[in-house]
Amino acid sequence: MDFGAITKHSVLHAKPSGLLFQYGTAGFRMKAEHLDHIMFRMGLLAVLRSKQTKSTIGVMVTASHNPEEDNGVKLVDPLGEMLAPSWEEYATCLANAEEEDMQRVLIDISEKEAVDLQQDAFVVIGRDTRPSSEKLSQSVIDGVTVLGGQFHDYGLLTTPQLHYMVCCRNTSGLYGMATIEGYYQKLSKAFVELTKQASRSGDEFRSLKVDCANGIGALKLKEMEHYLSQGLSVQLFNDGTKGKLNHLCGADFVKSHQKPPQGMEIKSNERCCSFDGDADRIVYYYCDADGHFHLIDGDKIATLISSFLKELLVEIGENLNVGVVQTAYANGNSTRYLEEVMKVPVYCTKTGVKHLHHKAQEFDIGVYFEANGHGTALFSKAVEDKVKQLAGELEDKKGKAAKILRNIIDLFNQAAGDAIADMLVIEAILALKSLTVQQWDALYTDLPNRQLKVKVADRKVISTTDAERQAVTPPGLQEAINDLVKKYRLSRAFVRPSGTEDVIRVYAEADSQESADSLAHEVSLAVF
Ligand code: 16G
Ligand code: ZN
Repeated sequence: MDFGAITKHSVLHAKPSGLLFQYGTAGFRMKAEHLDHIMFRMGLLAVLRSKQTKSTIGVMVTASHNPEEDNGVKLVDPLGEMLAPSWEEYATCLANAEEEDMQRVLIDISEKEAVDLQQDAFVVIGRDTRPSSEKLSQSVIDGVTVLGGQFHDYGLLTTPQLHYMVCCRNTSGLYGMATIEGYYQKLSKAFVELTKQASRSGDEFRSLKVDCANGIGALKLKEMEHYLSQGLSVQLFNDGTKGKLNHLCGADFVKSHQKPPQGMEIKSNERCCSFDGDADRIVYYYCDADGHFHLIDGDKIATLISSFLKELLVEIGENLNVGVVQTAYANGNSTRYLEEVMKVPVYCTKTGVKHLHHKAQEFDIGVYFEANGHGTALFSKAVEDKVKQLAGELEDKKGKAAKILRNIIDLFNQAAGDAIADMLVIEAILALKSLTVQQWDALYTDLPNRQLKVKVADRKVISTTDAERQAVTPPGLQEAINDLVKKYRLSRAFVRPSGTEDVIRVYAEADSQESADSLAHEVSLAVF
């Protein structure tokens, strides 16, 4: 390592004093003006990780659904997954190191991880549409080059597109071509083949209104539109030409306020969806004839997808192990429906995509979604190979089902939850099953629920177990929650410290909205 060069560049990316940084559930995320030194240092770290894994590593500059003034950065590991936890700690350490300690920290990491410093390094970079993103990604590049790493800057990408690129580059093109055209071609080919099989017709089936949160999703969907031919006609709203990123729109706004985004006109029963700011989350919704808003969240998306996959397997005559992975936020009725009606095993993990992703890898087919709309489906290598073989061999109904499954596998982005890919999967399933958005919504009825956040002096006083469903500390809190829950019907509640904000989150559900509201309120009082 050329420490002289590192120091020379590092002073150009000085660390603001008095701030503590942590690589959290979604990487580093904060006001953009505090992030320059972190970007530079993540460039350095990406080079070390690339040398150690002998693979291409990704760096994504985005703050997802946060306000436009914020920004953030995440590293992407070789197969397109989130950075390994031990490296998250190195990231935190490096971000907080004083100038004079940088050298020691870099050497420490290299020694602990037996990084061969002579090894070549390659880093790919993507960024969202925030005004601060371009300059910050230049700081990443500065960090990469000063350590002698090579790089490719993809420029504007959705987060899942960058995950896809990393995965393609490390699997010798087997997953797809590591270009934006490669991404569009892979997805659109699968989508067009699927929708060719669909019997339903008519404009109302083909048209979909998409709220793009004034973010990168709009740009990328516009680029992709002509690849989709007649299969789908999307009408984009909040496409970034007027409004502010994530302001009163996008998947996070729609899910947390349970109302339509601004800037979108919705006629009754029209099928609509919202992406978040970096297009890795999606929720659907519609307004009924009485003007009532109906949200179709990640839980219902997981239900639609897993029931469709199960039906295909029955048609094909294959008995594979399908599992659904959720978090504590999953609506109780979704879990009940999956387990009792669909007879699918359901597992619960801690919040944060990496936990769900990891669990979903245990199954032949693992479908994972957070209620907030972040998720995808994973297929084991053996399943992929088997389905390809069956699609070539089987005929008639079985053959048709195997071909559909093969295309559905291609349509999912298995590297990361992807709003564009998930949207196409959902649209294909609805078309193939001739389902309206109302019929989909009617699979089960969500239990009324409420989420609150509570500001406390130190959120770390709360620790949890059982996938965040039980509080361990402070003593007595879980007992208090249990007593409150007993007062209501069909009720459930939990508290957990947020991984992205300095708050405690409270979730409650019960048989009526009044009960859910009051349970959430009572639990939030018990937190103090
Ligand atoms: C991050 C996570 C998201 C999770 C959220 C919870 C990723 C890519 N994103 O945004 O999955 O739902 O954090 O935030 O893992 P919280 O800890 O503040 O509730
Ligand atoms: Zn996001």
